[in-house]
Amino acid sequence: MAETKTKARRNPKKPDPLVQFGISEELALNLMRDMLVYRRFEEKAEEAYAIGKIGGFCHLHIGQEGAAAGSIKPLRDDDYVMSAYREHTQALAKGVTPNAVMAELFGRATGSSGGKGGSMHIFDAKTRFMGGHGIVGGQVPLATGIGWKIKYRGEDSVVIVYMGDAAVNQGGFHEALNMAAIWQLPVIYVVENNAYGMGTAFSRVSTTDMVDKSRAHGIPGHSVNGQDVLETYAFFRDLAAEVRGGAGPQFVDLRTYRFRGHSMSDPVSGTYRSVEEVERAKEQLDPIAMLRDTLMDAGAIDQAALEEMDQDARQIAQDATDFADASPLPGPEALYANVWAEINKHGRLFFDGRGAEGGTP
Ligand SMILES: Cc1ncc(C[n+]2csc(CCOP(=O)(O)OP(=O)(O)O)c2C)c(N)n1
Ligand SMILES: [Mg+2]
Repeated sequence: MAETKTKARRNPKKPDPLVQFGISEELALNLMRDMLVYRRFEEKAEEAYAIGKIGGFCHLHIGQEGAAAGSIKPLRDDDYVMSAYREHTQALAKGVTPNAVMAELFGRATGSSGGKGGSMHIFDAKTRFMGGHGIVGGQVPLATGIGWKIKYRGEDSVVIVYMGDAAVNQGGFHEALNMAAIWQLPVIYVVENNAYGMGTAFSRVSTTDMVDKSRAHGIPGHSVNGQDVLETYAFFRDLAAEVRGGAGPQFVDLRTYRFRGHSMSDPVSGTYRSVEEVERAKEQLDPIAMLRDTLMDAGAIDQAALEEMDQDARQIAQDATDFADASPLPGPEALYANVWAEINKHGRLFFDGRGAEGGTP
């Protein structure tokens, strides 16, 4: 770090966000590297989807990378992350390898869910990335259960559960928050608030502000600019420490914006938002460009170093695609793997745990 002090700041009069948020240059450069990998990875997924290598649904996170990097990178390995279906980059941020995520998107046996989950169901118990959930809001009660387990066993991990803005009008969201509050569970409920649930603006489906949604349950609500990865990192670093120390559940309105359509099968802007709105966001709210400007202002990176970093990110995305493409599809036996069911003597599947001898033909 001594070396950085001798570098000239591009604009010495501007406040330095690295100082403001207590983030080292090295950490900020790592966040840049991470976000570039997420962006290039998703662009590769986009390409692969377009040529039919990826089937089913595919929801890209492009534009929202700051929210993932900033909130997950401060966590410990033994902390849990659970998410909805726009989760590829969150899985990468938690440590699932790009190869395993891409192979899952391709439906290959080497994927994080053995190729049976696909884009919406990335799962990796080793890194404590607990999915990948397609039912809007469905993950919120599940993550609350993990919070209960942590408390019951006297552990000191925390859980972050992400949801979209549409999830807060689901009944399960409120039931889960109520229980988390009663039991003071170590869960951070994070709304990745990109202002739209498919084609519906949040303002059309709520008369209260997002940040107030947890108030009735006595859970503190916070609002954070998810496009600013440094602000997000500093906020979650401090919040995770507080929750680990017993502060109880928290609710975060993590404001962000998606640069692509709802899913790969939807138009980028559609009829619910204008082309100008999307273009303005891409120009003014790109988390990667925002961090680039900060790093350049601080004299921490120059164009050549940035391009080299980007080249490395492109290579990681390309390698993941090549790996996925060369991987085998799951065999027919995979149909019976990881299924909680038994086949009885009549060859019928039973899901009630009665055992192979039980049941009727
Ligand atoms: C219970 C349920 N209802 C409806 C759907 C269909 N659906 C899929 S995504 C979506 C919108 C969700 O928007 P949001 O929560 O804001 O997340 P975002 O896509 O913006 O990340 C809906 C309604 C679903 N998957 N689950
Ligand atoms: Mg949304």
